[in-house]
Amino acid sequence: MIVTSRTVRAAAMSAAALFALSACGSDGGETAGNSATPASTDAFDLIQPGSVRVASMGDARPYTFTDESGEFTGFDVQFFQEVAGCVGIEDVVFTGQDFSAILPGVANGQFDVGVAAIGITEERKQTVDFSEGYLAGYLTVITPAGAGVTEGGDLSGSRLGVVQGTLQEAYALKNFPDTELVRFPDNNAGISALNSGSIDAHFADYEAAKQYATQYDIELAINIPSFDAPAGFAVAPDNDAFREALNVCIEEKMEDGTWRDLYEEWFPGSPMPDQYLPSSEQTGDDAATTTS
Ligand code: SNW
Repeated sequence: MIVTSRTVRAAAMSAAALFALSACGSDGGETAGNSATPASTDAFDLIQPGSVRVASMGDARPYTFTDESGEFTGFDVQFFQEVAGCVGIEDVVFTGQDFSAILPGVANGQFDVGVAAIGITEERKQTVDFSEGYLAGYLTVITPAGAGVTEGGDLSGSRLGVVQGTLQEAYALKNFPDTELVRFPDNNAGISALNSGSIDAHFADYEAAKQYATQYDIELAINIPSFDAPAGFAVAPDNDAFREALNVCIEEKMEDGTWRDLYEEWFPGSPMPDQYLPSSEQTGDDAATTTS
């Protein structure tokens, strides 16, 4: 058997999480008549038991966005829905926020969880807890096509858009010292500014950049690996039973191929990362971390 870091972590889950999940996959019949909430979710400290309130983003396509009918969808949204269903919660309520409002909203108890390609960092762990990571990729500098930007130094003296509170903002502050940062509440505002010429470049997540490139005459000029900060679900501190139950189900939804199917659906053509695939499909050679 191939022992992945995921299987080791899953094996180390606390008894509380395993207890909470003991009804996972059953029809909950044992608890019928006792309460409207399956016993398996009683250990979770949720704002409204049986339901999960999610802070997300309405415009971070293809990670999280609202479709024409106003429904939240995208890779992160659908993966979270799968994981929530596995832990025994079918009622998942998404609310669109500015990125910078998501972690404060989770930390102060307005939301149970934050789902928006949120990279796990030590700094963010000061205010929220995180599930295990479920997505690792690149931070991408977007320029008008033909701008000739190929490395950070080419941005000297330029105006670079970032979404406030993102890893892109932190990276640019540290690594692009001669670049003027222009902060936006969301990527759509940044891309509008890029298209109107009021900024020279915009800095977003790779898959979002790829998406904008299908609509506008822009270029993915620089891709910076962000594999040290894989996205996780942000959970309020001290909700360990819930967080650990999410972890068990993240593992389950990777092992059964759900994660792989969603990745192929939402990120077509992108290199398939090895680490989140079913163990039987892992090669030990991570395409995503070796492709630049
Ligand atoms: O760190 C990456 C991760 O490797 C993956 O590519 C998904 O995006 C990231 O989590 C970075 N995302 C940004 C952040 O966490 C912006 C998120 C957003 O705009 N919704 O700050």
